[in-house]
Amino acid sequence: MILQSTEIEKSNAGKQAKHKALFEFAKNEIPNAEEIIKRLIDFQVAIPSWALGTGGTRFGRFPGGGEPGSLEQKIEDVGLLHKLNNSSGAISLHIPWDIPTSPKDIQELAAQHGLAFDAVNSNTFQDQAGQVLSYKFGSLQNVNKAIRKQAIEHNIEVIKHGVDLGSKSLTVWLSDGSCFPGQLNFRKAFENTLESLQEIYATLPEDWKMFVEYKAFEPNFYSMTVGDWGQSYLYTSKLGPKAYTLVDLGHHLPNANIEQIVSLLMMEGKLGGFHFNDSKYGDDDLTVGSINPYQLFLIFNELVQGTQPGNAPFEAGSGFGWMIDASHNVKDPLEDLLQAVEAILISYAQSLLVDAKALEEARENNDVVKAQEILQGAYRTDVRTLVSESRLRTGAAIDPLDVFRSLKIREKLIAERGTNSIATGL
Ligand code: PSV
Ligand code: MN
Repeated sequence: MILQSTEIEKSNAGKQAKHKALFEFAKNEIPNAEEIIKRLIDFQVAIPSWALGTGGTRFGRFPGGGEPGSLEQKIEDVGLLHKLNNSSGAISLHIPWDIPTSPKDIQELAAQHGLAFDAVNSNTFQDQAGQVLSYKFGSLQNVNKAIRKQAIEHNIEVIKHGVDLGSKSLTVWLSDGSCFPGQLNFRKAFENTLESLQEIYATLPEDWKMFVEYKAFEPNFYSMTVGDWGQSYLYTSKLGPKAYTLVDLGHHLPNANIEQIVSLLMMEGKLGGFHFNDSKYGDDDLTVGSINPYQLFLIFNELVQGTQPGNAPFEAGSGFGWMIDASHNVKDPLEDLLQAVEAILISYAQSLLVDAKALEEARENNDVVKAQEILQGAYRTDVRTLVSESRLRTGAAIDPLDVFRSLKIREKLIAERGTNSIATGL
């Protein structure tokens, strides 16, 4: 389904008067409003191809209908999101869930929707139909060299698909680990994994990055071979300058201080990017900002401060990979993604309100109360109008979710694709 600009313009016209009044007010309150709008317009976050259908859990899946049944339809769905918010200008593919049959056609289709290809993701956490050797006991860590080799070759294959599409990075997330004490020799598992990653790294094109994503647990419940940022950092620092640590917000043990992790990885020039989501307990699938928006703001605050001139070595880096990574059972996936992008933009805008100089002064004076006031003052500022204004200026919707609902986009997708079309993914 193709969404016409005129339909967005019509919706914006009806909302213009109220928006204008709110924006005038916000402009008076926020001295750097124009600068923030400029930064918001430039900000793009990639949509994962596997979040366009209903996720589900191991207990069940409750699809809502109209899911994209092919890679082409997935691109159309991301195109729809991008048309609505002008901030979702990239798609991240998971191989082999989304193998392009004709990379040229797929690239052309994506370009028609204004989309680029973000990181490509390998999958050695599932066995595929016809696969010779099983990943039941791990992939890159496996005690069996032939299994490691199969997993290495898969990753190299994924890089090739990425090259064909114009991607510039590979994300490696491993479910490798163990479920019971005694099952695994931790050191051997690490060494095997490092050796396997080195073989993959050696095939990376010159201008590519490798992101090593960590996760505290699941599907392994006793040990994970890339279980936290320390382990990921060990791998990426041993691998070399093209390897970076990827932070998936839901992959920490409860109450971990993610903003501190972000700050230190930036200090070392090893922060590669993000998978945005949120969690209450031990999950990684809730919508970013739905549970802990203050944490999201604090993370953005570290990102903004860490990329200020003078905070080398990060400024030498060529930008982060920003991506959403969530999927669940109970919301319309496209509505959920609109909410996710909105939450990210709001936190980003709020972090741009922080008076870095005043904050540093408060810190130097051990003025804890002042420091908290500065941060919470920014966090409690309503910046939603700035986010809407940034969309309005680029022809996107003042209120994307409202357009999605009032134009009955899901109903139209169901009419086009049927109630039983199921997207590939978990
Ligand atoms: C694993 O939980 C993860 O966060 C990895 O990024 C995977 O690629 C993705 O989710 C989909 O399973
Ligand atoms: Mn992830």
